[in-house]
Amino acid sequence: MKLLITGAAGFIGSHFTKYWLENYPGDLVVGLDLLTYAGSLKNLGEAERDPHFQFVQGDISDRIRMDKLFCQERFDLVVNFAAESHVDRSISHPDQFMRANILGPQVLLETCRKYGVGRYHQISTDEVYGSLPLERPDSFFTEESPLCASSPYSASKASADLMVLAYYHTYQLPVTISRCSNNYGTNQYPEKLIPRMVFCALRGEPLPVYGTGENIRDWISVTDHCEAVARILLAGRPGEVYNIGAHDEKTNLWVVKEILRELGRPESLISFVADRPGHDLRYAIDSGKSYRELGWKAKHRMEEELPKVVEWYCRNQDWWEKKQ
Ligand code: NAD
Ligand code: TDX
Repeated sequence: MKLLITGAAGFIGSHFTKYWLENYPGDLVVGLDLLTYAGSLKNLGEAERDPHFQFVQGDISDRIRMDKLFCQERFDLVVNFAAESHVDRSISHPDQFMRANILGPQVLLETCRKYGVGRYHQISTDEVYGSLPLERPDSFFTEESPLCASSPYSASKASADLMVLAYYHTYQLPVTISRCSNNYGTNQYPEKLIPRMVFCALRGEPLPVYGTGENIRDWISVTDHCEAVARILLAGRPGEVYNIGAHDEKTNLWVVKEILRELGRPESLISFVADRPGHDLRYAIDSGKSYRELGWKAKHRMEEELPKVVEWYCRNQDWWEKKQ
């Protein structure tokens, strides 16, 4: 098979590229990325030199470029990880999110349609469902939960999801969508909670916790996410949405305190700062459908994995200090 993986130089896309090359060594992978501030070929490591891998720099919203690429290669599968991914940036600069996150997927869908690609998979997010109340710990997002995005980022992702499903209903393009919760792992750009907090703690700088720190995120290892996406690509039903989560809810304050404990730094470094506008209170994913239909279940828990991730950022300060 020949795959196109977009956003292949980003955090999750690079993990997925390495995952696919390791687990499906007979396949050919083209990794496409615009190499924005968030993308780096260093994230791909040895995979960049794998004879079954080819890197292409390009913008998914560039119709002419995408047409040329799809005309040259005959892709069986397209997986779209490419996006502007940071909520805070979407609040300060919403415009660029429309191009990458809405127009980009539409260009890819149209190009898949034109060249008869066998499967288009859209990497979406639990943020499209909006926020759950803190006082209802028994409530979870299912695939039937209404789209209720709060930020320009999540609104752009929800828009793309609607477009993906429109291409299924209107043109019968074989599509799937996965909506995953917050990922942790190596090589995450240090604007996101975990690497940002490690970075601040190592420097003895205040750790900026938005609002009260009681907001809850449902964390999943990036490795578990990659495995779930692979299962969907191979066995997911066209036109379907699959939630991906590990049932591992933590308050932001818990995450920050664990990082400080791991690094032997005092909790007095925590600094409560102004809340993120429109800050979603709680995300919690019901991934029962992925389990029932695909037999997928997360294998990792944050309690065991977070120390390893923190250690990786400590050992790889070169990698992330250059990214500030
Ligand atoms: P990231 O910001 O680390 O990587 C995104 C990559 O996309 C970067 O390498 C960037 O250069 C590339 N890119 C951006 N615009 C592009 C364009 N127009 N054309 C081509 N490439 C472009 O993000 P991430 O955390 O790896 O997220 C990957 C995907 O997973 C995104 O779609 C995001 O919405 C989704 N997601 C992320 C999480 C999470 O916790 N990080 C959770 C659920 C879903
Ligand atoms: O400095 C910070 N202080 C803080 O309190 C940062 C960067 C974040 N936070 C809070 C905000 C969130 O409640 O921590 C939580 C996690 O923040 P982010 O790492 O920015 O992630 P989040 O906004 O939850 O979105 C992430 O998960 C869903 C990804 O960035 C998205 O791409 C994905 O769709």
